Amino acid sequence: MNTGQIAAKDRKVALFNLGFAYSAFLIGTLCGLLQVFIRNDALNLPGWLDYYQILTAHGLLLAIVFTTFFIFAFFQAGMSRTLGAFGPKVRLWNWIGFVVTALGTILVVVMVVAGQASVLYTFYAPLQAHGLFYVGLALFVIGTWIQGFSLVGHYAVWRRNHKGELSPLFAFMAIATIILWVIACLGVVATVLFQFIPWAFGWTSGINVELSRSLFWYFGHPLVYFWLLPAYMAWYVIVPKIIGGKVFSDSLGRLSFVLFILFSIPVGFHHQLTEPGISSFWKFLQTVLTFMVIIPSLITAFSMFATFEIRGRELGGRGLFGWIRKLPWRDVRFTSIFIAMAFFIPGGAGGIINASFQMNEVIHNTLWVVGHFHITVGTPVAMTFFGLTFWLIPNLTGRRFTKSLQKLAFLQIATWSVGMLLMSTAQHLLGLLGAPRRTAYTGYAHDDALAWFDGLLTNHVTMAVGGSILFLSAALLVFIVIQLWWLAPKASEQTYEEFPIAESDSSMTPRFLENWKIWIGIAFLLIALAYTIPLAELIQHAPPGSGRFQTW
Ligand code: HEM
Ligand SMILES: [Cu+2]
Repeated sequence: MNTGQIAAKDRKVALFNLGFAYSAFLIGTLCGLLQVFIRNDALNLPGWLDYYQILTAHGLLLAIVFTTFFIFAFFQAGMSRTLGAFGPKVRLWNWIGFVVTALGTILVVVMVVAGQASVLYTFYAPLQAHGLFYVGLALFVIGTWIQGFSLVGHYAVWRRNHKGELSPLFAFMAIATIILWVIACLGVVATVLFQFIPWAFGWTSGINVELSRSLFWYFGHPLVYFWLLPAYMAWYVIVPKIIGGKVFSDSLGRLSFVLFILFSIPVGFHHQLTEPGISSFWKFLQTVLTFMVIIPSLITAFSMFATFEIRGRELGGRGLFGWIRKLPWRDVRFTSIFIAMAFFIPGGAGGIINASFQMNEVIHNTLWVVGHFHITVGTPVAMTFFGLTFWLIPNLTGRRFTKSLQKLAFLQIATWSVGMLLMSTAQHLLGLLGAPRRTAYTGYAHDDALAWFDGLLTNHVTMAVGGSILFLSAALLVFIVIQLWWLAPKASEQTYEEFPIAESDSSMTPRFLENWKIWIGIAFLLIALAYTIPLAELIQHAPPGSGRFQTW
């Protein structure tokens, strides 16, 4: 039997999700390219197109659409691979969920393109988009819930048929991620349904701005873990197999995912540290909870390097670091993900700075933040997804990832790394000097501010060079995707690209780790602790609601 074969009907829904993800990726990165040139004053937009319209599209298409569609493709393929083919109901609901998510996305994009929704991907009140923009957002979330619940259904069937067994690690982690996503979305659903939609359609005259922002960030922070956990799944479950090793510790992997569910939700205020209306005690409490996330992050880093070292030594690596040379660097499926991990080291360190109550004052709303998320979601997550794409698409289409395509893949990850290093270093440094984010070209009347942009690295040109390399890299990736999808030679039985899943020994893993009732219960307790009183205060002491603002 071929271990990499997924039921043909299940492959299709995963492929459709991937197709959507990469279409969004191409358009989104094109927007990024335009942005760096506009900021550099090298490009003037025609009257019907606006910088903030492009920036809204960029944030939405890359951070929300590309990631979400990719993640569901990965989950659908991986759940079918590890738990067996979907039953007809599960398959049908996956399709329905995909269609609803896609319709929501299209509606949102149409509103942005029509110039009715230049509110950026955080859609902060009191900026107001057309009501249909929020309807699109709601459909998007509902669609992801349908896809998520149908995967939960598939998992429930498996557990019923395997009483007393722990589920395979991949399935466990996918379910943990879906649980996190569903709980996180409650905040965005609440603000969209009960605040934005009535306000945008004129049924209410004002909006409670601070409440809407708080509900947004209740969602916005765990959102980053919704991106990150699937990347971690690749690190825990896929990479060990690619390098010929095993999962270092099944229990540690499961424990870290459970901790992410607990500590990634009750922390949204760390994005609102400069905002009045929330007392510093609650900001402080949520800051402390934020730092708890360092524990599962370090568990993950430790597990990865343990896997690498054990495997490197098995292959004959000697001395303190000799094992590093033994790792399969010529395998782009591994190298891409290793580089992704390396980017996460400065990325994570920057995150600690952002979340620190006082240091946040220095970097808040500056280009530093933009530099930060391009070396967290923009590279560690995105490049892990690239690394998965190289084998996932051939696995789903039955084509071969040929030697020449592998070379192109190396060129792709190399250019992405160089482009990102240039662009994000410039952004980090400019941000430290004080340059704001979310601005089109600004003449900065004051000489002192103009001087920020004179450095070799602190320069709009460096950012533009980095951005151009990045866009070329993105186009190259889409070229590879098209090849792997339609044009590369068909694989034979022997050359079939497998779906790598590493062996994970769960014989010593405590059963309570898979008792979701406990973890969901504690998650809600923590959420209640961190949010009940401050949200009640925001509602009780609310100023009169704000009218609408449309600045474009
Ligand atoms: C060709 C590659 C890319 C380029 C050239 C690029 C460039 C930029 C620039 C210059 C900004 C800041 C604009 C401003 O604050 O005025 C920005 C913002 C942003 N980028 Fe990218 N980026 C790229 C890829 C990505 C990827 C892969 C992701 C995520 C997966 C991403 C996510 C974001 C987000 C979320 C924002 C913030 C939008 C906002 O402030 O509303 N970018 N990008
Ligand atoms: Cu956050």
